[in-house]
Amino acid sequence: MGIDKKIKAGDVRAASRLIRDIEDSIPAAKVTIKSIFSLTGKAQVVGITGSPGVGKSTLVDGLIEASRKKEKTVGVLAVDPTSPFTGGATLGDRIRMQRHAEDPGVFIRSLATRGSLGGLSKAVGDAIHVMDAMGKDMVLVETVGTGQQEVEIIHYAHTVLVILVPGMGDEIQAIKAGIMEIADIFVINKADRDGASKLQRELMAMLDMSRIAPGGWRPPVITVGSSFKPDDFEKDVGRLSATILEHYEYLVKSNLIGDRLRRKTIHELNEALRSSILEPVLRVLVSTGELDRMVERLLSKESDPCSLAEEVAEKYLQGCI
Ligand SMILES: Nc1nc2c(ncn2[C@@H]2O[C@H](COP(=O)(O)OP(=O)(O)OP(=O)(O)O)[C@@H](O)[C@H]2O)c(=O)[nH]1
Ligand SMILES: [Mg+2]
Repeated sequence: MGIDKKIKAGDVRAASRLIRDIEDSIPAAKVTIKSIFSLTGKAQVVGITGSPGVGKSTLVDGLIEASRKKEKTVGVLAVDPTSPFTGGATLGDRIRMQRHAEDPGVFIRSLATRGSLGGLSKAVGDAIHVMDAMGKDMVLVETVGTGQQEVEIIHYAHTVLVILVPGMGDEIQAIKAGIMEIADIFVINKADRDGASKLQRELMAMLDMSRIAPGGWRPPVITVGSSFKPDDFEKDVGRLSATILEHYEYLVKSNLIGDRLRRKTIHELNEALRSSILEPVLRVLVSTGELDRMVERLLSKESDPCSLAEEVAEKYLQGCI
């Protein structure tokens, strides 16, 4: 059986291997990725983002449970934006959903970047495609909200959850710095802590100020109590799970799902163009030392970035400019 057929049949070993090859930028993975593209587009993709330690994995674990109760199959991608300088620590010890590892309806993988030129973004998109092609009803993507990464998730997810906890102080700052725009649902986690209602009030005030088109989606604020009180936690996560579904239904009913799909498709095409056109050129520039020479020319003000880019385009992309 070809690997694409295996993926379609939900073969865990084939899918795991493919995701590892995607992570390592193995050229053969590209062939499989191409062949499974037509199988994608069915899963609901949910991004879960927030600062380190806010309880994302614990929530994902709860959401898996809620989905399995509804007989839905789930893929989970935990994205670890490991800096190439710290050397790719594994997420294993931080993944809190291993109790689902034996369930054939659940497929959990982590994805780390090793600083490849292709970047994490394309790998995330491809790994989501793998889980989608496997036939998972829902794909949950956990990303740590540090800098660029959480904004990236919006390109891939139908629904983005931004997780906040009371008492971090910097949360509202983070919201102001751009997270606000990407959230479809806010979650105040560990809501039994001091400051939860203050955080909720601040969030609500901010939502009141933001422009929401008539009939548009106002991001709900869901509070989730401590995971150490399992009964309450389960009930809260059940509410969250229902809200995620509601958001998807809203996207379908309002036809916004088409806009999201278009945005995602454009982003994917951009990433593919980058990897097929820019990267090969960059590789040559690096290996021939041309890039270094260009940097020197810029430092000595002998040239400027625009002119150098035009020189490169003329040399390597003949006929295009
Ligand atoms: N007090 C309290 N602790 C919690 C709760 N939920 C999670 N934790 C703890 O917070 C820590 C981090 O939880 P995770 O779910 O791993 O958080 P995360 O956001 O996935 O963390 P990273 O992936 O490292 O960014 C763990 O020690 C959890 O046991 C909660 O509701 N209350
Ligand atoms: Mg985690």
